[in-house]
Amino acid sequence: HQLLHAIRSAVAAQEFTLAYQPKVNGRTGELIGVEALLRWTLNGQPVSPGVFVPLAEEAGQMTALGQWVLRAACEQGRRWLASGRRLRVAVNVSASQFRDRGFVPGVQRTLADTGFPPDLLELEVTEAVLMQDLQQANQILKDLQHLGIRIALDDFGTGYSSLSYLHQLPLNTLKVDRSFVTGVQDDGQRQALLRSVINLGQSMQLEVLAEGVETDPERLHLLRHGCEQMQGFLFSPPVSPEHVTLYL
Ligand code: G
Ligand code: G
Ligand code: NA
Ligand code: MN
Repeated sequence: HQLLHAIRSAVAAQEFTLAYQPKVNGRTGELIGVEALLRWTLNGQPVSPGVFVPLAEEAGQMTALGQWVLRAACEQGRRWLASGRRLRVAVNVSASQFRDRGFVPGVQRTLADTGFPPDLLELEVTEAVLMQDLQQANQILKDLQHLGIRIALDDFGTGYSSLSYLHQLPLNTLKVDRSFVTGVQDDGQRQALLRSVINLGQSMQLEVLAEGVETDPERLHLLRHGCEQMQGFLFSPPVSPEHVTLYL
């Protein structure tokens, strides 16, 4: 495959960049943190991570790429900190990266090398990744939390979480998938689901953040149901680090 070959050389040449999407308090507009998202341009055309991340996994390149993302995000977080901006930075972790034996030590080394405070780093993991092997996932999450890092469960509600296991996992944040949010103010069934998910997170003493907030009616509905943390195009798309500073 030409695309696989292009990914391999792009990883080697570090041709990727990171965009950062703000996470905000939907009541006050205050910036809570940012999520780092990979960007890649091939022959002048942006290629979506939805396309190249699975390919990079297939090509055995996602561990190396994930390491680069983590380091670049921590370096950026450190730069913000140096200019007096104490921003939480979230990084997505892929399945193969999460299971890699070198993952936890690599995170520890990256924090030490960059001087980024562990409590400002949040790792986003999907249910699907955790459910592949709950016992192992539980241990890895414990090791990460031992480093002082925060853990967010990404795309929550789209996977097959066993609720009886979920509450045993050391998590800090539940990111409610955007499918529960889109048009929620006009859809009774979606409202019931969204309420259940928010209540579930709060009953587990987790922070709850709603993804994919695009409209003001969605924002107001979330606020009425006790969910203040939000992310979505209503506030900001993923932007360059310079634009994050402008948001501040
Ligand atoms: O940025 P965009 O909405 O196009 O992202 C599409 C998908 O790619 C999302 O599921 C997102 O989590 C994933 N993604 C983006 N950046 C990264 C990354 O650095 N690592 C991993 N594992 N996934 C990423
Ligand atoms: O799976 P994950 O949550 O990491 O996906 C992040 C992706 O979601 C990013 O690529 C980003 O571009 C996209 N995204 C962020 N906010 C919105 C939004 O409000 N609406 C839609 N449709 N996509 C969004
Ligand atoms: Na994410
Ligand atoms: Mn998500």
